[in-house]
Amino acid sequence: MPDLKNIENYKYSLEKIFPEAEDFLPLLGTDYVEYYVGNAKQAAHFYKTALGFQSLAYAGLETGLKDRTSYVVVQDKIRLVFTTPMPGGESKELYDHIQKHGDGVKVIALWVEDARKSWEETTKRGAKSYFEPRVEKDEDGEVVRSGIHTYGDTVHVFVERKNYMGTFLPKFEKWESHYKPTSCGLKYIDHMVGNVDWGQMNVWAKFYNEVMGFANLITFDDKDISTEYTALMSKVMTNGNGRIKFPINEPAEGKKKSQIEEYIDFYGGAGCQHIAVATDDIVFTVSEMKKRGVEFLYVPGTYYDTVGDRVGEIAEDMKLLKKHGIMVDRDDEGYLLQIFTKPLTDRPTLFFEIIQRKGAQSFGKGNFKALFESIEAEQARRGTL
Ligand code: TYF
Ligand code: FE
Repeated sequence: MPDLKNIENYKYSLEKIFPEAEDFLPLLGTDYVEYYVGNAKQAAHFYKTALGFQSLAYAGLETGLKDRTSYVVVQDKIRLVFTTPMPGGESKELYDHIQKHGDGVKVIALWVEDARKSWEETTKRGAKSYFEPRVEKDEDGEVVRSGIHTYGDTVHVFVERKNYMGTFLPKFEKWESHYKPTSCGLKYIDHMVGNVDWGQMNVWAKFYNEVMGFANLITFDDKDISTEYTALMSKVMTNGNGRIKFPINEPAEGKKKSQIEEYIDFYGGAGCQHIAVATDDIVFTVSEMKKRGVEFLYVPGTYYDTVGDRVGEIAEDMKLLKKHGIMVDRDDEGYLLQIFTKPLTDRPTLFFEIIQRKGAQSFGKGNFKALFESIEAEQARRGTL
């Protein structure tokens, strides 16, 4: 597997890192992300109110589902499903998941042409099955889904919907709501990051390489990512067309407790740490989300004393970026703007990143120090540093 240590010296090119061989797992994009939560109705309402999502679909007692309730929200290409257990049926898995992890991401669903082949190719290469290919039908057509396990209790579900015209999935009805907050400009999922336990980063990088045919795009070692206190290592894994990017983080030994270790302690093991969503107007997105009550990490004003020297000319007004705490980084293909929310859950686990790419295909390495220092300031407030 190619290991590309220095993004600075590396021209981003998927052709360079992928062998000629046919992609055995072609992925069309992220289909949906499903959270298991303690209260799906309220979680969906929060994502509508605070992040600009719209009601899309619902499944529950009224649609014949006895043991769980799901609300689906949408913003441009992003679909989020919030699922909560109802007494009885097969809901024990959900109760156990929530007891162990709190609210968190259970399913990262991937949109595929062929869900049967996706399951066969990955299980043949060593993936543990979550469920075998199954056909789900209603009057709008049919969907084929299958699933495999990944890190922790997280799973990937392959979704084939070429013969489906319905709102979301069979057994879901359209969720009609008179409450329609305006969009915050969130467009699509840029990447989703997994935190894994000590010594496990290479195990999961190998899994994405061998089982799913991904390549290692960038590696950050503990020297790249080390402030005075915290430390971590990260490998960014990408699929053949670059639409799916999964960085995998592992804690590293530092002077104090790694933010990744804090996550693992509170989540009860490996899991999804952040969802990075793309916008094409980050100042608009962040000001809308702030108005609606979303809290972002604080970057010290001194960050902006030197950022200009580091990134050079940019189209945005630096004063506005400073006002909102939006960070900037440059690589040899362009630049990117990014900002991170505080955790969106009670436990210090899941957060969102808002990212606007202006050519750059990297991950903001130049911001790691400032970012990790502000994460450490939050850890210190929680007494977990
Ligand atoms: O996805 C990334 O690599 C960046 C940086 O705990 C990052 O968003 C890496 C680790 C982390 C938080 C952000
Ligand atoms: Fe990120």
